[in-house]
Amino acid sequence: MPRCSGNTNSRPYSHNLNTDYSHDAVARLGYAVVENVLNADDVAKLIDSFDDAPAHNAVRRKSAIYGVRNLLEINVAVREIACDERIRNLVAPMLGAGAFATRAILFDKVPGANWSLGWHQDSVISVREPSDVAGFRAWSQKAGVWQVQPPAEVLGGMLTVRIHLDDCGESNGPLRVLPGSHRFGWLDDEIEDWKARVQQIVCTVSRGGVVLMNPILLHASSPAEYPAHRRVVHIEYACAELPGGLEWNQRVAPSND
Ligand SMILES: O=C(O)CCC(=O)C(=O)O
Repeated sequence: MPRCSGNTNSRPYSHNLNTDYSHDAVARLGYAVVENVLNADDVAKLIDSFDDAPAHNAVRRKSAIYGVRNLLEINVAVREIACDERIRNLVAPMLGAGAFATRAILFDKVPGANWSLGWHQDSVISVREPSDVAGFRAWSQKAGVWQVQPPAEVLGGMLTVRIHLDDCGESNGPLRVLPGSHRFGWLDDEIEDWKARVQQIVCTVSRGGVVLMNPILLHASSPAEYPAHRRVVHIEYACAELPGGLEWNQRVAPSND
């Protein structure tokens, strides 16, 4: 489960987006917005790949699909885009050329599934098999895949790439982030202080654009005011081995795909 706090923030929003995806900028701020990464054909191909989403337990439906887990396992187009040079060129400054994709999820907001999430850090990774390794806790299985909360340094050493398949303006539930909050490990009681002190950034981004995010950056997501589609392919990349014989559930990269 994400580590969550309430949805309010006493500081006003800012649209002063960081667009610098260099190592220094993303290491300092924990995110970057990069427009025009994929073209219309790439986006259409990804959207088509979801139209025939299988009746699989990785698909969560309300009135329409709003979340599909385990995309690296079930969706060839997502596997391909995870290896695409344009995406890997965004990952390389942070994680190096040896980075691999470990998990991918589709998020959508539509009428009837217009969800929100309070301030939280992403807190789990997917691994092949459970094992009693110090610092790894809260084991669970989701859609047949083992999930575990690792030490904060493991997720803090990863990078999430969020590929936008629809224009995401202020009114359709954009991601909001608290820059710099990823540098302090797991945050619980401190979340209120971060909300009070730091101006939240609204990550508006156009179709084909990408948000890079450190998984333990504090982030939140509001319901869309006018829900239409807000499809985001969320891909998590890592570059390090896990301790104690634990193995990443997936490691998708051009050389081993
Ligand atoms: O897609 C969003 O707006 C938020 C998703 C999220 O918070 C998460 O991946 O933990």
